[in-house]
Amino acid sequence: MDKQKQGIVLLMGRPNVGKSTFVNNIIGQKVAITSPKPQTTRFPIQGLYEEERGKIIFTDTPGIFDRATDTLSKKINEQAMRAVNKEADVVLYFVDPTRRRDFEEAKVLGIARKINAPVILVFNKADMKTTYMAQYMYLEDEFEHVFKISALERKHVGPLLDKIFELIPDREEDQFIDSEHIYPLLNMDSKSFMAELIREKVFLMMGEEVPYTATAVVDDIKERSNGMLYIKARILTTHDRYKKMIIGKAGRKIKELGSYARKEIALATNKKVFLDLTVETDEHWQDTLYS
Ligand SMILES: Nc1nc2c(ncn2[C@@H]2O[C@H](COP(=O)(O)OP(=O)(O)OP(=O)(O)O)[C@@H](O)[C@H]2O)c(=O)[nH]1
Ligand SMILES: [Mg+2]
Repeated sequence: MDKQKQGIVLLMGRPNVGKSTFVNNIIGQKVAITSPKPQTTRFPIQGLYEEERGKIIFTDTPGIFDRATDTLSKKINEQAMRAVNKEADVVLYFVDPTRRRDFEEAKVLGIARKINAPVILVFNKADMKTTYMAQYMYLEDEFEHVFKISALERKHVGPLLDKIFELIPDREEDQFIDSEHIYPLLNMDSKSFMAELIREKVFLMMGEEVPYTATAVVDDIKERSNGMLYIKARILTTHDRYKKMIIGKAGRKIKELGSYARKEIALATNKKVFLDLTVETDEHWQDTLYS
């Protein structure tokens, strides 16, 4: 069998540096949800990138943060650490120079230093004013490979991809693609992916704290004879007062949220979608999910 460049590339960094945005834009399709709020990604996501040079599995991870006090934050940090400790051929260490450096960065750097695989330092958000760049310059001395990109605008991403292909090994063809998945997502089924799309809308549409009290679950997907997808889903939140906020006055918020999610699911599946979306209080969802 022919050999081909194939590798696992893991992204790590603080929350909100643009890891998920990068993975989506490189793959050319949404595999990971994104939002302006930190801690959007809650578990590792593997997306497949394929081209004539070979195949790369990009593993997006939850942002690593300094202090994890509540159950959910602890789990998110654990998920990140678990992913980072798995074998990767190349690691992309993402830094956001539009934000001040702090202890969190020191923590991430400490982890990056212990990685045996080649680590590429990626300064993201180059399309913005990178006010705090000077605070991160010292990192350039530590890492052999340094790139400045804009994940959002897909700027300077080509040279980074060339470097990744240079660093990953030749392997027997198709050693990666063996699981049941929804292409190009390698570790999620349709129910989980749709739940993620719904959760993203909670992150985008609800105020500061609400997204951190909430998650989404898809219970059922049925294809009707007319080709329409019937999806039954729930948003879970830890307290009645958040439930009220998500539902909104006269149910307006949940209607708006559901409509936004429905449109995106329709786009992703290329089918007409009916989304039956309700909100429930479940104090314990943080203990039972993302384990
Ligand atoms: N201007 C600009 N914004 C970006 C860029 N990359 C990401 N963003 C924005 O930064 C925010 C965070 O992006 P995400 O991709 O969700 O960040 P993340 O690192 O995955 O965050 P967590 O999942 O919380 O760890 C979003 O609002 C993105 O649109 C970039 O290159 N330029
Ligand atoms: Mg993310």
